[in-house]
Amino acid sequence: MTTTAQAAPTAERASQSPARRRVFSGVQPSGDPQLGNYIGAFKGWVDRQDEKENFFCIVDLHTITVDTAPDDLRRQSRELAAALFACGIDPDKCTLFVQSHVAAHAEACWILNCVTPIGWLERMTQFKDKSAGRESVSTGLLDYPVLMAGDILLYSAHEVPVGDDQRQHVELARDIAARFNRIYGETFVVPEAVIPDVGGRVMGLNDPRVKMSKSFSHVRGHAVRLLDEPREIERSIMRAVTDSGNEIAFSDDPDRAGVNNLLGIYKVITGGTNAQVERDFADARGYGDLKRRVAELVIEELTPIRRRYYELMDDVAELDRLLAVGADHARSVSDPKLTEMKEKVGFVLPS
Ligand code: AQP
Repeated sequence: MTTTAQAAPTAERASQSPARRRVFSGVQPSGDPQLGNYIGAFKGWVDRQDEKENFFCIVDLHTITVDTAPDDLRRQSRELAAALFACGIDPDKCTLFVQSHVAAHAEACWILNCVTPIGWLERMTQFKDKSAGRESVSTGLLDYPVLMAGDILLYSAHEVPVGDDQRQHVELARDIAARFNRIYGETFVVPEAVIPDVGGRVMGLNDPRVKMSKSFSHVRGHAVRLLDEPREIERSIMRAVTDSGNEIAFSDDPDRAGVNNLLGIYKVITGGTNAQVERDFADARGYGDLKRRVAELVIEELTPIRRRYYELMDDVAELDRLLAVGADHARSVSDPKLTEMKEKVGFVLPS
């Protein structure tokens, strides 16, 4: 298994070809990873890991912006690392690390806070959604996108592969980079969001008007979780909300969002075109057939991931070692960038 291979030493990996485009992306250890995370993010990370220089981060500093029990956070961080390696993230090709292991992220956030107008943050839809109906909201939740900007800019990432829900945050990271460059001189690469054409927004199976989310994965029928047993996956997909029609075709019609969602999942996993996908269902007898075939495909895709996950969780010491190697390499890239930021803003650097 690739994950048990020795990761290349830090210095050797740091000297890899500078011509390769840098990629940075993150995921919160905020619950059970779900099919939307896999389709919108992890699958693309794995599929393209040979082409780019990749930094993937388990963003635990982001997770504490909303109430999170300490024991849950600790457990979920390791589980997420195991899930990512199980999906195929190869530690010889990618740097996978935990955000709180690299102090530069919190420091960069503070400096970037001081060039970010507060109005930019108040406009963020994720902030509005996550703060809606709460009596008290942490400053961290408002500041979430600045921390994310720091994550990306510290690694001079050209590309940020994310699901559609993170598009606005990457736009903000671009604005912050451009503003810092304007005030203090050229410092940051201005990154671009890379969002899949299909699968960038996998919708809830119980309500195709809302995004599938880890936070709702405990709600029955909302999500397929990456580690669900086949019977559970089948049950969730067979119960997916569709419409009263019977045509199995891609559509922009909001009333047909449920069918569109299932076809999108099928399309990303098979890698087919819209026409190929629709042809595959030409002989289907109604939505029952569609759901059954999508469920079979998802089960086939996730079963080896679930098996690898449990093997990895059997050796937590090895998992922690891989994360320590990842953090060492991450520091070797982010620390010099942080020093450059400090110099630019006028801090006296320690001798
Ligand atoms: N439903 C989705 N469809 C496509 N992509 C998705 N992503 C999340 N949900 C979907 C993408 O997964 C990556 C990691 O997400 P995250 O953990 O950083 O936070 P998130 O976007 O807020 O994901 P969740 O599952 O909805 O988490 P909670 O419930 O904790 O907020 C990102 O690239 C994201 O776009």
